[in-house]
Formats: sequence, C-alpha cells, structure tokens
Amino acid sequence: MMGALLIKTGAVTDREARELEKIAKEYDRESWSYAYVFDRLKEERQRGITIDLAFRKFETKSKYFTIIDAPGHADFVKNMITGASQADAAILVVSGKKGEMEVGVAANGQTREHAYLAQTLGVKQLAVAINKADNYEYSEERFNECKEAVSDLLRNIGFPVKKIPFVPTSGITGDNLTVKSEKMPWYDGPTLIDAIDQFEIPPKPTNKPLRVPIQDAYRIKGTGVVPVGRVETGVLKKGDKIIIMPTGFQGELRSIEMHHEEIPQAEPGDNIGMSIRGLEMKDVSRGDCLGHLTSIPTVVTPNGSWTGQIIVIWHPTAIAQGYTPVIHTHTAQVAAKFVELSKKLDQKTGAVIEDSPKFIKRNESAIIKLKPIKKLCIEKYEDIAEMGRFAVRDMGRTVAVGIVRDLETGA
Ligand SMILES: Nc1nc2c(ncn2[C@@H]2O[C@H](COP(=O)(O)OP(=O)(O)OP(=O)(O)O)[C@@H](O)[C@H]2O)c(=O)[nH]1
Ligand SMILES: [Mg+2]
Repeated sequence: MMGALLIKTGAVTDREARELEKIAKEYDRESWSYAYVFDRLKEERQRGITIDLAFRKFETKSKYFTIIDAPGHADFVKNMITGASQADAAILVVSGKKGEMEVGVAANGQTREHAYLAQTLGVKQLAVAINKADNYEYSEERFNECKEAVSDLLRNIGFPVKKIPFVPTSGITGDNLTVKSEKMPWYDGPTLIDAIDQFEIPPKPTNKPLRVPIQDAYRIKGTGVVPVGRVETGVLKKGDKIIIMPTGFQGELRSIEMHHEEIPQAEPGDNIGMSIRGLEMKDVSRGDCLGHLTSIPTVVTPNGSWTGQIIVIWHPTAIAQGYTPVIHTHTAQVAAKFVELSKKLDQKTGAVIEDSPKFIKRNESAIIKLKPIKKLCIEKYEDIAEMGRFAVRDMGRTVAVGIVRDLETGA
C-alpha cells in the first residue's frame, strides 16, 4: 500500500517501479512488487515479508515526511518497536479481507499489539487504512464493520478515536491512495495521502537536553563509522562536543546528514546520520544514546534499578518477583529483572489497591522495580518523556507497557 502510494506520488520513479516489478517476477512474487519498495533484503523478498525497518522520504501538499516501514509479522515485533519509537504519527494498516481483520483485533492479534505499542511508545496521531478494498468488493458495509471493530480497540487503549481518519484503500488497485476512488462513492473522507497531510507537526522539544537514541551504525568508506538515529529532544549542531552512552565515547561532531544531504543542525523529529571524528564500531550500537557533554544521557547500571508504572496486557499466568523478560525502550533492548512488585493500582483511578502484591495479572496496573542485566540508557518520564517509556516482552509477545517513574543509576 505504501509502496504503491510512493509510486503514485512520484517519490519512487517509474523506472525504479519497473525494475521492482522485474525483480518480483524473478522471485515468483508478482503481487509483492510494491512491497519491494521497502523490502530490500534478500530474505524479505524471498519470504514476502518485512523483517527490518526501511526509511524513505516523501512529500505531501504541505509537509515532508520520513516513512518508516515496519514489519507486521509477530516474529519481528522487536523491529516494529524500534520503528514506532522513532515515529510522530502512524498509519495502522488493517486488512479488510474477511477473517483477516478479525484475526488482527483478536486477543492475541497483531493489530491489537501494534496499537498498544504505538500508544506506549508515544505515537499520538493515527490514521487507519482499511486496506484490500478490492478484496472486500469496495463494500461500505464491510468497511463499517472493520471501522467499528478497530475503533473499539483504539478507544480502549486511549486513542482519541473521533479524530482518527479511517480510509478504505487498496494498495493493489490504488483506490483512495492519492485520488478519490470512483468505486467507493459512499466514502466522503480524505484519501490516504490527504489523511497523512493532515497529521500535525508535534511541538519540538528543542529546549530539553539532547537525546539521540542510536538506531544503527554503518561503516562508510572515506567517512568512517556513521551512527544513525532520530533526534528525540534538544538540538544537535555541527562541531558539538558529544558523548555516546553507555560506552562513554567522547568526540566532536564533524557533520550531520539527513536524506543524503548535509545539514548544519538537527532538531527533534529529524532522522540523521552523524560523522564523528575517531568513532569506531565498538563505541556505538543500536540502543545507545548520544547526548551533549553538558547533559550526559542517564544510564541505569545492573547495580541500580528503575521504578516503573506498568499495565499488563497479556500473560498466560501471572507475573511474580524474579520475572526476567526483555525490556524495549527507545531503540534499546535489554533483559531486566522484576526485583520488587511494590503496589497494585486501580487502573482507572490510580489508587493503590494492594501493597507488595504476590502476583500481577493481565489487565492489572502496578508499580514495580526493575534491574537491568546490563547498562541501559533511560530517563524519568517526567524529565524526558520521549526516553521514559518501555515495553515488556517475553515469549515473542508484548506482556506489559509502562513509564519510568523514578530511577537509581547505581553508578
Ligand atoms: N487484494 C489485495 N492484496 C493486497 C493489497 N495490499 C497488499 N496485498 C497483498 O498482501 C500481501 C502482503 O503485502 P505486503 O505489502 O507485504 O504487506 P505488509 O503489511 O507490508 O506485510 P509485512 O510487512 O510482512 O507485515 C501481498 O501479497 C500483497 O500483494 C490490496 O490492497 N489488495
Ligand atoms: Mg511490509
């Protein structure tokens, strides 16, 4: 759907589109040629699924966007989390095909998991595409059925459903992507590109300390090691003295690049590559955080801990003290131990309903203490909200989501 949209807007050239058609044919996956705009890894093309994130720039009438294409498959949710952690807004793509929407919104469905994670990771604006309209015969009735089911889900999670556009689309035929579909005269809302155009640019927290969670690092010939990531807070300028935590590497910023162009400074929301004098691969990796020497990113060590307020969204039995799942926060993933279950809270009022509970179960809210097994960059939610949210994952599923109430670095 997004691949088709980019071809229609010209962000992907006709030549590139034809080339992708050819490659898709070679892989015997003709119906995937649009998906290949983002799916560039050999394994992705062979298996017909997205595995890792892909970034691409495109423009609407009034703004320019970086689209982060993220995987939907349950096995690769960890990459989806990294992508969502860098997003200001999201398009939730729901297949309107009979049975597929139902699987997505079910208790352990992907649509449900993605919606929860988007909310926790601070994605405040949503648009929903009820896709595969060609498959549900452009039917208003089926569209409404999907819209209702997804609205219920989003409302429960806390999204302002009234403000969310629901667009019936077809990636394959291109209906309602950039031009209003003649096959759905009953629909009077925006096309997908207009729905995207209507996303509001969020306020830029430029006066908070600089935090750039690292999404990846590449070795580039002639330039050296280039970390990439999205500026969450603060402003980064060419020539700045920087530090990368938890490795502690210090250096000077030689240049900043965004979408292959050099820029003098980067602000919150910018996805950038950074050239830093003397940086080596051992000094930086996914999950680290870059900041200024004047306000070093906070690191919780295995001697320290943080206090989290969480909601359990799924667990087959119950969580007890000693539980050690994987914590995902910004671009980092670290195992951490539940060293204390401090309080159980009433989900609606936040009032304490039990001190030191033995267990916490699905749909319960709690205050807990977590100890990471290795150093982790994280911040108090009230100081830097962008760096103070986390997801708890185990057995390939998201178990809980939460925010950092307090922390002790243990340093
Ligand atoms: N009929 C129909 N099929 C579609 C449409 N959009 C996508 N598909 C098909 O659905 C399959 C998956 O498409 P992808 O674009 O890979 O979907 P995705 O959401 O990116 O999947 P992952 O990233 O792997 O989670 C392909 O066979 C597509 O041709 C549509 O609008 N109509
Ligand atoms: Mg995909």
